[in-house]
Amino acid sequence: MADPAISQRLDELRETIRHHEYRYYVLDSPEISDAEYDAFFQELQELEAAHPELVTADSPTQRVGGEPLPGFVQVRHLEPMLSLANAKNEEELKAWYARLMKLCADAGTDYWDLPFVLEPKIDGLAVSLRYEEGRLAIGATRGNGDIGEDVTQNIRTIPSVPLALRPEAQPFPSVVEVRGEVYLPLEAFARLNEQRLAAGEPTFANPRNAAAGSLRQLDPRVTASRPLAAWFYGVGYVEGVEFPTQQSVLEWLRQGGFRVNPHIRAAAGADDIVEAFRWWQDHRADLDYDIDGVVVKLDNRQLQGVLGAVGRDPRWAVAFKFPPTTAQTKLLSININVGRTGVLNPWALLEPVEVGGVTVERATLHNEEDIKRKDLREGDIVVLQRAGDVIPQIVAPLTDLRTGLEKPFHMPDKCPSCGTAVVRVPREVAVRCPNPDCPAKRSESIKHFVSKSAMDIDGVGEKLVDRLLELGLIKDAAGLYLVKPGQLANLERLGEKSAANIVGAIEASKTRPPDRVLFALGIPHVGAENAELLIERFGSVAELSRASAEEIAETPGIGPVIAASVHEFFRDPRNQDLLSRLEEAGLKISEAAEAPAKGAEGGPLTGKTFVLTGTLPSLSRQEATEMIEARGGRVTDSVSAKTNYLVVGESPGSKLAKAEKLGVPILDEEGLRHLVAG
Ligand code: JCF
Repeated sequence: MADPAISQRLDELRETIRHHEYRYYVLDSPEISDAEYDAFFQELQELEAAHPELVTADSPTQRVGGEPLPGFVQVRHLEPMLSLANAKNEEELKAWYARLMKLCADAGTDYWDLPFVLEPKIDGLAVSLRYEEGRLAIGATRGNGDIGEDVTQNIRTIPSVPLALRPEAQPFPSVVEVRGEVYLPLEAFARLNEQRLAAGEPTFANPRNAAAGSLRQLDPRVTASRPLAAWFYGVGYVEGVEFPTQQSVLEWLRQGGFRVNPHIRAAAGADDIVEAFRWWQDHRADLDYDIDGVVVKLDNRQLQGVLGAVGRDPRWAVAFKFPPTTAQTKLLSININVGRTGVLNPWALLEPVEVGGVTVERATLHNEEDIKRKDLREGDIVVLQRAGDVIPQIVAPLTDLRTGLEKPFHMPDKCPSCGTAVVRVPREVAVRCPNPDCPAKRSESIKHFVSKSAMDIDGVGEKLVDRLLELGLIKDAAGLYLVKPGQLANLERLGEKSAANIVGAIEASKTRPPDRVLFALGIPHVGAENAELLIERFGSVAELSRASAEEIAETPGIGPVIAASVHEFFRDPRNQDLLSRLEEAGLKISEAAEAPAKGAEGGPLTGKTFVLTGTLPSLSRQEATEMIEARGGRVTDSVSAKTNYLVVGESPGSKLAKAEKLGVPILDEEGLRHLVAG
C-alpha cells in the first residue's frame, strides 16, 4: 500500500503543475517564474522515480513516453471529420451566403440577421482528440475523414494539449472528440530549418509541412523536440451532450482547458463577413502562425444539422480563402544574366503560373550558393512564394516529385556573353566577368545609366540601348549624347517625332545634379544614397575622382570597402576617358552641387536620414519630404543601418519590417511633426 501522504503530495504537485502549464501554454498568462515551475516539476519527477507504481498516464511527466513505433495504426473517428468548401473571392462568398439564406428559408428559418462565427483558418494539420472519462485516449490525424492515423504519443508531447479535461468542462461527457489544428509557430519553423541546414538535412518547404513531418514521427522524442502548438475549434462525437451553438462549443472548449483562438468573432450578414475577412487579410502578417483564410460558420448547431453536408463539405460553413501567395510550377531552366559590374546573376525561367494574382515566369536566384543550398535543379517542380509586392522567390524544390532527369546547376566558368574566364571574388559569393569590354557589361551599364533613379532618360529603354549597341551607334553612356535624330529615325518603328523626343530627353538629362551623375556611373557599392553622401562631401564628381581612398573613406557613412571601390573605378583610364567625354557632352562633372536649400543647413534635422513608407494621414510624400529637407534632413529611398528614422503611414511596404529588423526608430506623421517642431 502506498503511503497516503505521498499519494497526496503527488496529486497536489500534478494539480499545481497542470494549473501552471494551463496558465502558460493555453492562457499565455503565467503566474510563476520558470524556475519555480521547474522546481515543482523536478519534485514530481523525483517522487515518481521513487514510487514508479504511483505514476499515472495523465501525469505532467508523462508527455513523452515509450519507444519509437514500428508504424502508425489506423483509427476510425467516432464521427467523420468534415472538410470545408472554398470561397476564393468575395463573389463566391456572397453566392455561398445567398444559397445558405435560401436553404435556411426553405427550412423555415427567419433568415435575416442569422449569427455566424468567424475563425482564422489555420494552415496546419487537422487532428481529432478523443477523451474518455476526461482522459486523452486517442489523438488522430484526419486521414480520409473517416479513418486517420493514431498519433497519440506525439499529440501528448504538445504542451498546450490537455492530457485530461479540466473539471470546469461542464457538462462533462464520458466520451468526446475534440477537433483542432496543430501547427508549428513561424519562429520555430525558421529555427528548425536553420538547424536542419546547419546539419546538412533537407529543409521543410513551409510551416505546414514542418508541422506534418513533426506530428507524423514514429519517434515521439523527435516530435517533443519540435515546439508544436494547436488551436481547437470544434467537437465531433459527444456522448450525451447537445451544444446549441458553435459559440457554446468554443466556450466549453475554453472551460475544458483547450487553446481557443482569441481572434474568433461573431458576425451577422455578408458585409460583416467581408469586413472581418479584410481585417484578417491586413493582420495575418502579425500572427506567429500561417492562416490561409477565414472559416465562416453558421452559429446555430440545430440548423447546421438540418442543412447537412454535401459529401464531406458542410453546407453551413465555408473557407473564405486569401488569394494564394504560394504556387507550384516547373523550373524550366537556370539562365545567367551578366550585370553591369560583371557579376554573373543566375535566374530561373519558370512555366508561367499565377501567384497572388500575378502571372510569374521568372524568378531571381541570387547566387550559386543559394541554388546549391536549396538544391535546385533544372526540371524540378518548385514552390514559389510571393509576399506582398515583393518579387517571387523560389522557396524549395519538391524533391519527392523528381524523376531523376533533373539537371543540377553549375556556374559556368566562362562569361556567357564574351567567353572570358570568370573570376571568383575572394570572400564574396559572386562570380564576375573581368573583361572591361564585355558586351553584356556595356549594355547593362548603359541601361543603368538611363534608368529612372539614375539619369532618368525617358524613351531610352532596354531594347533601344541594345539596338544602338548592335548598330555600333554607341559604345558607352557618353555616346548617347552624340546620337542624332536622323540616326534614330532610321531605326525600325521609330518615327521622326519620337526620334526628336528621345534626343530631347537625352539632352534634358544633362541638367541632372552631380549625385545622380555619380550614381549613374554604376560604380560597385555606390547606390543613390552613397552617391549623395559622397557628393555632399566632395562637391563634384571631378573632385571625388581625384581623391585618395583614405580621403574617400573619411566621408561619414562611407566605409573602406566602398572607398576602395570608388578609388579603383576612377583610377581606370577607361573610366577617366568616359568621364571627360561626359563632361564634354555637358554633364555636371566638375560643376559643384548646388548648396542645400536656404535655412536647411544647421536645421534641427541636419545629418538625419529619413525613409518614408505608406500613406500618411494628411501629408503627401512630397510635402513630408519638403518638411524634412527644410530642416536639413535627408529623405532616401531604402532603409539601411544608416537610416535614422522610418516614417510610417497606412499600408506600409516591406521597409517597415526591414526597419524593425535593423532597429531603426519608427515614427508616424504625428511623431514626425513633433520632431520637426524640435
Ligand atoms: O482552422 C482550420 N484549418 C479549420 C478547419 C477550422 C475549422 O473551424 C474547420 C476546419 C475544417 C472543417 N471546421 C470544419 C468543419
